[in-house]
Amino acid sequence: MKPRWIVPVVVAGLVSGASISALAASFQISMENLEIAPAQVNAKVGDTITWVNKDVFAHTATARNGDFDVTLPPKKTVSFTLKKAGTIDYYCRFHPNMKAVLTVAP
Ligand SMILES: [Cu+2]
Repeated sequence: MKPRWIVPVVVAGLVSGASISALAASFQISMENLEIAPAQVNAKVGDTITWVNKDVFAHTATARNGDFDVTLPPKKTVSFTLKKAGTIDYYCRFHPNMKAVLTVAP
């Protein structure tokens, strides 16, 4: 690849990377041995939640208020960007004892 192609890509990457890290955070939440950890996360609108399913069976992250319903196949990772503020109780539809809370500030 010639340098004149590389330069614009690097500049664009730096600009978008800087704006994302300044405004939004990301949180990793694991699902392992039928437990969601951490079970309580304080985030804000625009932040990204990444659920990591470490189990050998599927889980879901299902909001009781309907804000999201994310399916996590075994050993998979799924990210979700928070769009609404609120305190959201969520659980796994397959294992209703798996429960957690996301507090999303505006
Ligand atoms: Cu589950």
